[in-house]
Amino acid sequence: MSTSLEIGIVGLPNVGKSTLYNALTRNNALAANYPFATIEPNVGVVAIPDSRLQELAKIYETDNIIPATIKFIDIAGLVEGASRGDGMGNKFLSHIRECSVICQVVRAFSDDNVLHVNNNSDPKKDIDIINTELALSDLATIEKRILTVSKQAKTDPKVATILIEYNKALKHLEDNIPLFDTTDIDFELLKDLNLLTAKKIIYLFNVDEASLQDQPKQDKLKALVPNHSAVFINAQLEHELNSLSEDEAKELLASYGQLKSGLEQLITESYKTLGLQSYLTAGPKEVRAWTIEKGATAPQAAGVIHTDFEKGFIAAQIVDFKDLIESGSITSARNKGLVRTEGKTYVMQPDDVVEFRFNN
Ligand SMILES: Nc1nc2c(ncn2[C@@H]2O[C@H](COP(=O)(O)OP(=O)(O)OP(=O)(O)O)[C@@H](O)[C@H]2O)c(=O)[nH]1
Ligand SMILES: [Mg+2]
Repeated sequence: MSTSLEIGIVGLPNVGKSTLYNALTRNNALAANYPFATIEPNVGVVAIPDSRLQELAKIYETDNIIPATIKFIDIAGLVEGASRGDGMGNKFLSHIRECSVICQVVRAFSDDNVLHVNNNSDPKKDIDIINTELALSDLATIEKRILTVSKQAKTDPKVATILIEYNKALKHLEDNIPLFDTTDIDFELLKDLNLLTAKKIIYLFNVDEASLQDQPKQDKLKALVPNHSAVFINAQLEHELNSLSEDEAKELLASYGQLKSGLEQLITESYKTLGLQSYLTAGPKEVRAWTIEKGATAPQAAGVIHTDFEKGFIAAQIVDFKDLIESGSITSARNKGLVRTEGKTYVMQPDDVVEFRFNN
């Protein structure tokens, strides 16, 4: 079960994608006030903030904290007609085909000094342009595939079933409808095509600092993308946080009514949309967070560490994170009867601290 979390950042040119990328990854990629500042993709891996790890590290007296990670890929801006080669074209979209989530950055800040490629900022129109380009890119992929399998579908009923699904998707894409806005597609059958609009989408509205607390404005923007996740972030402010200490950053965010940083909000939304959760392992050598799918069983969770752990799974020793911290040590938690032994069918819970027993 693959659970690596990769997020591809898309949007019009000059909307703040690289500013956001730099803020999230604490990198220094070129972010500049002209369209197509980004040509080559920027790729950065970020630790997922998880304060539980620090608490566990104290109990186990280790400095070795290994958080779960998330990868961000920042690519060139898309313009209307990119599929026909306008702007930078759309070939760079191949860099985000493997991503699990697409984060579409939408300009919702006003700043006369920052040029908008279509002269005036119109979030609804901007979203439509990007979604159309994503759909056109998928259309080209699926047309190619239909050509290759059509003949085979005549003799192979399995392929024929898949072809029906392809044609359904084709129809939507021809109508300019991204697949994430449709409800009748069996995405499992399209999986190997890595279609961009078959992925989960999160809309990230890059709003003014003042709009971070403007609920009516946010409600209006959210209404543009019903049924999808939306986050409201000020990319420039997020970027400024990087030069501050943790406490100062918290204070600055709080002054704008924000309890969580943009990174934390984006991670929370990604976990939610993808149906992910994490679990923890802890010992004197290291404390570590692992990402799994919600509903994963104990052997499946073990498989994320190593496939042999899944195959040879015997049992899992599990203690709830809060119980462990309150007990002060695993020995004390065990003495209180708070450490359970769970078997193959156990469904992992969000705060599980686990030790697996397995045959090798
Ligand atoms: N006022 C304001 N300006 C911003 C904000 N985010 C980004 N900008 C400015 O917008 C300009 C473009 O930012 P980039 O991050 O390079 O935009 P991009 O989307 O990566 O652009 P391309 O790589 O050209 O597609 C820069 O001058 C940024 O400083 C914001 O939240 N508010
Ligand atoms: Mg850029």
